[in-house]
Amino acid sequence: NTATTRPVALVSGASSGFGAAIARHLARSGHRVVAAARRSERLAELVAEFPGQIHAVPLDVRERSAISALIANLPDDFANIDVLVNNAGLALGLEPAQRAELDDWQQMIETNCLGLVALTHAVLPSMVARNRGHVINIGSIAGEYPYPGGNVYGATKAFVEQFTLNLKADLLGTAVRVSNIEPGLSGGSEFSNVRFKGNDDKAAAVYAGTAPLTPDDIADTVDWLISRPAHVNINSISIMPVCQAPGALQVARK
Ligand code: NDP
Ligand code: 8X3
Repeated sequence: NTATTRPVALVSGASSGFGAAIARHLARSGHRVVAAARRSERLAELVAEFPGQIHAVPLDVRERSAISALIANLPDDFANIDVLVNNAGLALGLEPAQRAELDDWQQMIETNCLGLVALTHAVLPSMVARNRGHVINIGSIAGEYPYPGGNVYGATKAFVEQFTLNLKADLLGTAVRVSNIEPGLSGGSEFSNVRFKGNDDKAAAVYAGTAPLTPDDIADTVDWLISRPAHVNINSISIMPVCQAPGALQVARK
């Protein structure tokens, strides 16, 4: 029966922005979705939209024991994860390194690197045992191109890029796929509100006069990656809006 053979996806950071759009797209295309994030009231809205198809789990990806508990306590219908979307992440601050907060750096590393690694570590063995699965990491163009104030945020996304490629190396000989999506300037999420710690005017200014990517653009990309034929692995995909380009090298003059 189709109900029991539906593929299962786990989306971290499903409470807003990209993650919420990805969860919705995956639910619409027939997946059962485990939606994880810290704000459970937001996840409840997703569950109400797709009753029975979305299983919400409050999760801080920085808590290793919570990740083990999440995996151990999944209802039977959601237990075998076929698609892991490692989307939970954040940027904090845009100050030069010499003025940045060490606590911000720590939170970005713990969330964007350690959280992503811990979820992957929890899910991979079952994918390999079933010889089935796709790990999709949400990196960033900030992991490819440096920019002033990108310091640790960009470094966490460079970590995601290399971790993705090294997973690919380890998964050789299995059917499990792994991809890194690297979005550029994207609106419609709370990314800049979080980066600027609730300063909504500063956040809005980031997108003024632009036509940025949207969460649906990123969710479309996830749909496309997982719908490639089984022998095709997209290693990485870099996406910018038409209004964005990589920056020029800079020179300090006297
Ligand atoms: P949002 O701030 O809208 O979404 C971030 C999500 O991550 C939220 O659902 C948040 O949920 C979750 N999250 C943050 N910290 C934790 C944590 N410790 N444990 C669990 N969940 C957490 O931003 P976006 O949708 O834009 O960002 C999604 C991903 O895309 C991030 O990895 C970001 O770096 C990346 N990205 C964003 C770009 C952009 O310009 N918007 C461009 C390129 C990449 P909650 O607070 O409820 O826990
Ligand atoms: C988000 C894109 O350029 O704001 O990862 O860092 S950027």
